[in-house]
Amino acid sequence: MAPIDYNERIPNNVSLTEDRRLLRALEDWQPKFLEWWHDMGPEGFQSKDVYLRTAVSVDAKGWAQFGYVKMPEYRWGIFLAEPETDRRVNFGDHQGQAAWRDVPGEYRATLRRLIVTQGDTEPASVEQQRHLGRTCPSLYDLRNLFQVNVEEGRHLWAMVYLLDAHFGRDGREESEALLQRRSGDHDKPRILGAFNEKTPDWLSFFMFCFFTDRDGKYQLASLAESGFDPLSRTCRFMLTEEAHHMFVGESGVGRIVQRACELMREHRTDDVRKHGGIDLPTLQKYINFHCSVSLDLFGSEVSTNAANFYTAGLKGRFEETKKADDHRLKDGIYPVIGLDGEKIVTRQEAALVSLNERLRDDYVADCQRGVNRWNEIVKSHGVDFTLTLPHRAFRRAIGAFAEVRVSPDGRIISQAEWDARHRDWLPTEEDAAYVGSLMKAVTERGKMAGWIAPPARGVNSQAEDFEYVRLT
Ligand code: BYC
Repeated sequence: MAPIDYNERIPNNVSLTEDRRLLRALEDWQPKFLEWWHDMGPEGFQSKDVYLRTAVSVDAKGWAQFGYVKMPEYRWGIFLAEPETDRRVNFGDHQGQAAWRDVPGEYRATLRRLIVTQGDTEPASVEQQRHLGRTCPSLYDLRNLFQVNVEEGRHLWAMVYLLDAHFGRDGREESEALLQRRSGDHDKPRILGAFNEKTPDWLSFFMFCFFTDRDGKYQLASLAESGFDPLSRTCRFMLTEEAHHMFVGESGVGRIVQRACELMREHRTDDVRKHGGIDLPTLQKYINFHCSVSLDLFGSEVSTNAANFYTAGLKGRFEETKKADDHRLKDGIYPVIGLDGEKIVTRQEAALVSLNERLRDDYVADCQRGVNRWNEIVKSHGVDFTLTLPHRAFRRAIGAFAEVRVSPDGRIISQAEWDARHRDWLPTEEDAAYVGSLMKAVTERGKMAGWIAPPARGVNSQAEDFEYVRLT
C-alpha cells in the first residue's frame, strides 16, 4: 500500500498520479472546495496558526504529527485504510463473493445516494459551527473546534473521492452539489434534518459532537462493513477521526457538568446561573433536544430502504462480522417499538426491515454510557441529580412517533399537555439567551471561561498555558 504522499498537490495513499482523469477531476474540485472553505468555513482565524494534527499514515501511529498550520493550508487529502487481503462481501444476498472494487451496476443509484447523504453532513457541520470561534471558552477549545472542522472537511474529500472515482459525470455533479447546498438554507438545505439546525453556542456544539457525531460513528461503522470495498476502507479511516470529535463532545459537556457542580458546592445553591454556571436542569434540556434530533438521523424504525441496503451488501450492521448469525436475516425477527393507538408497544418485526432500529439501539446504549460518565462527575461532587436520555419517542420528526406528542419519560400526551410542558423539557428562548450571554471569548493562554472546567490534560500532553492558536 502506498504511503501518504505529501509532495502531491492532493496528499493521498491511493496512487492518484496513476489515474490522470481522476486526478484532473479532483484538481478541478480542489479550488472550489477552498472557495467554499473560505466562504463557509470558520469565520475569522483563517490566517492564524493553529496547533493541528495531520494524518501522516493510516495506521495507529499515523496520528503522531502535531504542528502549527493555517487552516486553509491544512493538507486535505485522500486516505483509505489498508486493504484486507481476500476481503469478502460479508452479508446479504452476495455474501461470500469477493468484495467489489467497482460499483456493481445494479446498485449504482443506491450507493451514490448513500455516499451523497454521508458526504452532505460533513460540510454541513462546518457551516453550522462557523461562528463559534468568536466566542471560544479557551484557546484549547478553539483549537479543538478547528481540528473538528478541518477533519469534517477531509471527510467531505473522502466522499468526493468515491463519487469522482466511481460515478463518472454523475459523481462529479454530486461533488459540485455538495458545495452548493447550505445548512439551514430555505431553498437548498442540507439533506438530513439535524444538519439544518443551528449551533449557536458552545453548549450546543459540545452536545452536537456528543450526539450527532456519534450518529456519524454508527453510520460510518455500518458503511465500513460495505461490500463495496473503497467505501469500507474510506469509512474505516474516517472512524479514527470521528473518535476525536466524540471526545470533544463528551469531555466538553463533562467539563460543564463539573463546573456546575463545583459552583453548587461552593455557593451551596442549585441556582448556579447566579454564579455564571450552566445549571444541570438546563443541561438536561439541551440533552433532550440534541438526542431527539440525532435519533431521527437513523431513519424510520421499520424501513425497506434499510432492508434493501443490507440485502444488496451495501450497508451492514454495527460490527457485522462479529455477529454470530447467518448475515442474511431473511427469517430473523427483532423487537421494535411503535404505536398501538395511544400506547407505545414493542413488536417483533422482520429483522431485515428493523435494521435502522437495531442501529439506533446500539447508538442509544453508547450514548447512555457517556451520560453515565457525566453522572459519575455529578455523584463525585455529592450532588443529587441524574442526567438522563429522553425516551426515544420524544420529539421525533421521522418514523413511527412523528405524529404524536411524547414526554421525555415516554408517555403519549395531548397537544395541550405538550403546550403546557415543553418549556420544561426543551431549551427556551430564555435558556438560549442565558447560555448566549455566557459566550464571551477567552483567549489568554491557560485561561478558561467561568462556565466550564479546564480539561484534564492538554492536547498532545501540552502544558496548561500552551498557545494552541497564535492570535497575534
Ligand atoms: N432527515 O426508510 P427511511 C455524520 C428520509 S452523521 C431527513 O426512514 P433510511 C456526521 C430518507 O432519506 C451520519 N430525511 O430511512 C455527524 C428517505 O427518503 P426517500 C450521516 C430523512 O433511508 C456529525 C425517507 O426519509 N450518514 O457523519 O433507511 C458531523 C424514508 O427513509 C431522515 C448517514 O446518514 C432525516 N433525519 O435511512 C459530521 C449514512 N431520515 O428515500 C458528520 C447514509 C430519513 O423516501 N444514510 N430520511 O426520498 C443512510 O444510511 C440513510 O439515508 C439514513 C436514512 C440512515 C439517513
